[in-house]
Amino acid sequence: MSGTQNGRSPRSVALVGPYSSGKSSLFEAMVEVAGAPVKRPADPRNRPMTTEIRVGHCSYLGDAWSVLDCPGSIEFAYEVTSALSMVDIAVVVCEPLPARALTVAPLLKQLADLHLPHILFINKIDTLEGSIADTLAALQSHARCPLVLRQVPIIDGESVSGYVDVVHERAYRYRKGQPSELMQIPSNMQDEEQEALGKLVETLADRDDVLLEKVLEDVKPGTDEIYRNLRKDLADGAVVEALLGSADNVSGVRRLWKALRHDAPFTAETATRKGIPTEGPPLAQIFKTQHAGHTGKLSYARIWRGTIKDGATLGGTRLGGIYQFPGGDLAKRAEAGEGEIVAFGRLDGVSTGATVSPGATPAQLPFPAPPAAVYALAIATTDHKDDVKLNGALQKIREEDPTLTVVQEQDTSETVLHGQGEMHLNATVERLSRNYALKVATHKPQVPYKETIRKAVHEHGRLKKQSGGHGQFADVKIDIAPRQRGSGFEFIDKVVGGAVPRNFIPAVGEAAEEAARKGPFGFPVVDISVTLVDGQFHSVDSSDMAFKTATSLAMKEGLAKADPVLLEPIFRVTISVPNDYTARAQRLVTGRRGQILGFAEREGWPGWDDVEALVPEAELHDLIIELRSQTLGLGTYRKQFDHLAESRAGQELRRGAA
Ligand SMILES: Nc1nc2c(ncn2[C@@H]2O[C@H](COP(=O)(O)OP(=O)(O)O)[C@@H](O)[C@H]2O)c(=O)[nH]1
Ligand SMILES: [Mg+2]
Repeated sequence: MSGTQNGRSPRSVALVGPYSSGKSSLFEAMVEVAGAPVKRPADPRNRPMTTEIRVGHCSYLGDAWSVLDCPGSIEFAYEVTSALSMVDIAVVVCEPLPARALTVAPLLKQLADLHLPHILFINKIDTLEGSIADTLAALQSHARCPLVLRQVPIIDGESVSGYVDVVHERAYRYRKGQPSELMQIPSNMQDEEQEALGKLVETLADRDDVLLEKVLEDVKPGTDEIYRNLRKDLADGAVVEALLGSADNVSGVRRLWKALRHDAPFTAETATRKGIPTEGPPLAQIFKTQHAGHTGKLSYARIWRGTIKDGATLGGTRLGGIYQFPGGDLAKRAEAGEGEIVAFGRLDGVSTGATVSPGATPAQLPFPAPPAAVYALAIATTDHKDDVKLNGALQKIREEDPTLTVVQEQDTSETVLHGQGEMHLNATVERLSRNYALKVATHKPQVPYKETIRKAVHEHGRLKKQSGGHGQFADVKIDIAPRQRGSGFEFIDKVVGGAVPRNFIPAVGEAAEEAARKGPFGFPVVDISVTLVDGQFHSVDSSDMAFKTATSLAMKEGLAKADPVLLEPIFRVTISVPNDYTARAQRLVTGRRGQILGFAEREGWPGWDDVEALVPEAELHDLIIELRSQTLGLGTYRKQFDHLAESRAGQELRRGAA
């Protein structure tokens, strides 16, 4: 399929919206209506969750399109953010349920912030109960600009049988899987249709004086005039049009295609919106990386300018294939032209977000940063022989998924995956098994507790062994004392008169520090000083080893007597929720030994609050899971290490150990 069949540059549309609103169903319906084959799930009523962008290519009425089906779950939201930074227009797929409108709010905000033109597709219209005006009003309360209804549903008894096109003032009857059929506007709908048209024109007149004059003089504007204004206002992000349909029944899909065809900006317009110069050498940007079996690494890219040929040098690497995905299958192309979305083959060394140009290193275009992690799981191979392989696999997965981070914890010797939630990390583990044949077990990561002491002690350590030839001898007297929180470990030498010879003193310091790595509770001891005050030696039997052993003995005894206490990491947490849920977020914090510091309006998010709190790390592990389950999946949080606090849990541990 060539990019341009009619001289117009190919465009791209991203299908976004809350989980299960019907994006994947709509993707399949759109691609199919555009006459291209499409892969459907084995059981369409039991669809697998979308976790990655799926790209489809098709052409509708002579215009070439890339359609991007995006995940709906918040845990895969970075895929959405990446897609939105590439496309000309977005379709927000939602359900005709006023109560669900809140779940669309973050997306509407994101689109408005990006100035990305978007259309609302109110899907599942076959399930409409009550009036569409209620859904629109609920959505409007979360939108920054006016939402205008382009279609009014025709309700026949219990079900929606068709729609009236508000601009054309024509009625259509839905026919399952086929184009809708023209019909008379039902007489009882004339008023509703006129009202919708009136609202649409008035909204557009707010930004157009000629139209405004007509409204004031009660002159009916022409269809072309309405369309022209609609396209302009949509492109300016001043209005959002709402269409209706049913992806499952393939109703309203052609109407959606026509709206996209008419209103979606072209590549040059999108480039201008994004501040990308339209003149210059060919330019493309990578927005997704995939390691696909036989093709190797694939780098999905949007071509912002010019034509890129296979074999070109991009990012210092020779391009090894240009692919598109007709019918979900990989098809090779000789070149890719302006506006297209393609996958580049084997661009090793080029990562997601990179801007590339043949034979050159262009200025890098901005690309969204991945969100911070909110959930962590420790993983371990079931067979330790796989450890090296695991590291390699994780490195590749990290390349595909910038929202995943892998940390090798020093204190606990755990490999910890940090990501966006339970589903995200489970999907990662599943990927390790499917793509790399790696079996790993997961567990809750250990909390990196620390310990310290509350009392200064003086301790004596002595090693004296006589075994055959020459023996071992060392004697140390140390003071162990608490230091200020955060000041770390300190070794001080106060030996006078050579009671311990100079050359053995470093060994004493090392052994003291070494012993502090594991205190009475089994965790690293922080914020103490160890002072060597006195000792004895033997001219033959003393050695570094002997002094280390004597010091270790003294440390072990001394720390246990120095009123040790467990230190628990405390994080400063900011929970963001729609303000209907503020009280719940606060209860969540207090139920987790948290201390609320206050709450305030979330900046730039009308109707949302930020709850600030101090929460022990031990309570953060599944916070995101409970937060989401209590807030329609909308709540998020960010965290930052704040301090180490003495923990009562330490007393319990101590009693248990005693
Ligand atoms: N009644 C009805 N169900 C639909 C419609 N479109 C999709 N669905 C169903 O909604 C569920 C979720 O669809 P899916 O396309 O996977 O949603 P996604 O999560 O947004 O991709 C599936 O069971 C679909 O069959 C529709 O127009 N009407
Ligand atoms: Mg989906």
